[in-house]
Amino acid sequence: LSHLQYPAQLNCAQELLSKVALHPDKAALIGADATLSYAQLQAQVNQISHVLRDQMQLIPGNRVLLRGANNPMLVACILAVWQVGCIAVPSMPMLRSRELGVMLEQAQISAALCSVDLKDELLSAQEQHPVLQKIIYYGALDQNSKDGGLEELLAKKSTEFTTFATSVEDVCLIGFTSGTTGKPKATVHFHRDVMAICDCFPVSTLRSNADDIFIGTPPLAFTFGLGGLALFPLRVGASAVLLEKYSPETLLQAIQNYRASICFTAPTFYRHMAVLAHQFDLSSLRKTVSAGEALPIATRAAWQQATGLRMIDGIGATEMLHIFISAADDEVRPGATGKPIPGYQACILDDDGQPVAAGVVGRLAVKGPTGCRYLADPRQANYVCNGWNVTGDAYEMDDDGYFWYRARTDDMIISAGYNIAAPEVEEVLLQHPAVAECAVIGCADEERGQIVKAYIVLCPEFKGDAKSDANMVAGLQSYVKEIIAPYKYPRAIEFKDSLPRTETGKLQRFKLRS
Ligand code: 3UK
Repeated sequence: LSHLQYPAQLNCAQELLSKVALHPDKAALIGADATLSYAQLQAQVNQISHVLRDQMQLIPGNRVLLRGANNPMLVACILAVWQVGCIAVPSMPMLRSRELGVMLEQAQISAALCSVDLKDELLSAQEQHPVLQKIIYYGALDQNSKDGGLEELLAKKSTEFTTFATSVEDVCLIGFTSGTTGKPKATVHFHRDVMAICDCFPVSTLRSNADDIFIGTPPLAFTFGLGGLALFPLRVGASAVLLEKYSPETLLQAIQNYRASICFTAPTFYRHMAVLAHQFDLSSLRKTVSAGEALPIATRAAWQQATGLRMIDGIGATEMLHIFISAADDEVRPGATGKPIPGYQACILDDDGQPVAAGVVGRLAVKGPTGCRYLADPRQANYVCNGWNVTGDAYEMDDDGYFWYRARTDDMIISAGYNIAAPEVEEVLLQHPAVAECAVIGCADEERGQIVKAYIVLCPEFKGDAKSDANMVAGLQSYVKEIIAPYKYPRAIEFKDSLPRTETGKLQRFKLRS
């Protein structure tokens, strides 16, 4: 696609700030404490760039850790890191020093820009890992601190800065995978990859423009959030609302207050928001995007009933940087993720890497302007085979070229010789009025190899005692048997108050397995 051809010399920060000239006074980033206009954002990014060069003595190629909740300062810091030719390594706010230490070593991070409220864990990581040499903190610093807060330093800097002329294939971002299985992987991305994600999904599927107001929950340290809440809005000169803390209720409130038009969050969030939606004026919403894990049909239906909006489901991955299969509006087929977005190709492969026919479940493989490059990691060979990125998902393609999610490859349950996709059973359980959330796993069983086990969070009005629970188990089991093949029903059911999830909203089935 010709719009995905970029000049050999390009710095993505400069490209993303190029809308300043069009509307300097328009709000670019709206945070709880501060709103930055496009001109203010440009000035702040330039000032931070001077700090990176003068105080931190960084040179192009250095890796810089970024730590903070979603807010305008974090975005400005990321853009500044790019502008000086360094590599941004965003980190999830909740990470502990141990996990930070792994990142510091793996990505050889020498500097950090860190929100002061996340200082402690980073300091103890630094004690163990002296590879991290310089830290500058931002956010409400106490006046007597001798750390020299970022705000104080940048106030003395010029608001002009000459962007470092990076090549379009220079590395600008190392994204750590949120991972549902534990071991983090570091994915490497170029300046052109950042441009490509801004010029694919938002153009083909979101059709976003300067009048849009973006909002949502994914952390900026998760490429779903970085794209949806910072890069995509800046690319088209729109505004982004960045929320540091949120719940389904406060997100709805914020959509109403800011008259947001595009929302990014995970399926479970939409499920909770659907219940409360009638209390808010959501008439400004135009597009709602769900990603991170499979979107259950029941959740799509509940959201559509509550808001009249057809959800945009999209599968993305940290390795691919953002969404590569999706559908919007009339193209939506409930239950299917969609079709490869223009620029990407997808196919289904068998275990030997050969393409399978339509209607056969296999491994999802994709190719496009972005792709997986793990940093010094032998697992690269598992993800990229013959130029195809194999995402670890079991999918099926239909005759019309729609892709249907079945399971994570490792969430296929084999019980008495039957292949059962855990999400299919979850999907059915979620249609039952008593079920708020659920997770299905395979449990070792002498007779059947594995049995299907469901962990269920009941809706408050259905929570009961041991006797009513036993009735509920029987009721749920026969409910599943009526809707899908009876051999798929959960032979074991356990009620829980909550389910283990990653900070990005993904169910951690592996935690339930152990
Ligand atoms: C799963 C989905 C079914 C799938 C991500 C949008 O989730 C993102 O990246 P991660 O690296 O995880 C990738 C894996 O998550 N998944 C994501 N979306 C869907 N499964 N339907 C979906 N719609 O297993 C995939 O392999 O955390 C999502 C944009 C950027 C991202 N990084």
